Amino acid sequence: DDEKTFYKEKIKRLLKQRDAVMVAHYYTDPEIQALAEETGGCVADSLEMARFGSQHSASTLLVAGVRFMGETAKILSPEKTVLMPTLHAECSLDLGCPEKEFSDFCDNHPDRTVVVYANTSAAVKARADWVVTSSIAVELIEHLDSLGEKIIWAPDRHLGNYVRKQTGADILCWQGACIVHDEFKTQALTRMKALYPEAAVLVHPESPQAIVDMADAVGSTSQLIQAAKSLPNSKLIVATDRGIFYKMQQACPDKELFAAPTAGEGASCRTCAHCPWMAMNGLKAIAEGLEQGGSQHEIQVEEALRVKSLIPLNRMLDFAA
Ligand code: CIZ
Ligand code: SF4
Repeated sequence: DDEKTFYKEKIKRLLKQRDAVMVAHYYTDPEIQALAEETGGCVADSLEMARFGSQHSASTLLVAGVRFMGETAKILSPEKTVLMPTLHAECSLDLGCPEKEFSDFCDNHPDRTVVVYANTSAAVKARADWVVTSSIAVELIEHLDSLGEKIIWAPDRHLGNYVRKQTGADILCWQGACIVHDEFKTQALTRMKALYPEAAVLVHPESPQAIVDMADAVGSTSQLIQAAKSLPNSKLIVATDRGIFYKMQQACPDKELFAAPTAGEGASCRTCAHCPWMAMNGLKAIAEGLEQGGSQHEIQVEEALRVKSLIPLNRMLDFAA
């Protein structure tokens, strides 16, 4: 409608004026992903967002995602201005792993290598030996396990348990969870599978183990999009944020996609498989971020902290390269 068109045109104009490019996560709303594509930006998982942003020639990055993604962009590209639609787009994994408590936890287990998920603050990353995303978690832990290392894993307990099961590594897990993936329910999923017996079940490993156990394919967002393409099934039940449907449907236009159920029959869910913080990245907020910048929108990471958190981040990027 008119208002949307107005903001889209405004965003396009501001991107040019500011020499800015949009980097959007798969979990943002479809119109945001479409706009990022249309304007020469990228739609990706957090690893690819970080890479794209640091390699792009634009002097300003507009990060449509959650705060840790903006921070990661700034850590990798200190010379760039990093803007976000709102600095209040949090993540329950980041919030559930405060730096002081986490640092004490690590101090109590000095014999363990510290591996933290990308979904953490710069301060938590700075305390870590490695940063990791779900797309390379199993590979990296396999590598560290083969070197005989014992691991601290933070913050997602489901992903930590999944990686432990896959690799057999000695993993001590921080007990965080993603409020979106934690909502998927096995009983309701069982009923949905019975309704669509020909469907394959795709699951992100931030989901509870009982859900992962029901999966035909388990993986990060980009891996699930790949699986959607390569599996022979014409129907897919997807247990991750429903924002992913935009790119997944592009990848396999002829397949029918169903959101995995997030609550028992009759009960209402808190998030309905959509991250409330990702949902803050609306057109109006993006236009505001680009227009106003400043302390309401610009990501700042203090230099000493940036340099420290860059070390485990670069290790990840080198390992994944
Ligand atoms: O759940 C998230 O926030 C994910 C999957 C982030 C990422 O790595 O892209
Ligand atoms: Fe964090 Fe979950 Fe939202 Fe991803 S979907 S940003 S893990 S709360």
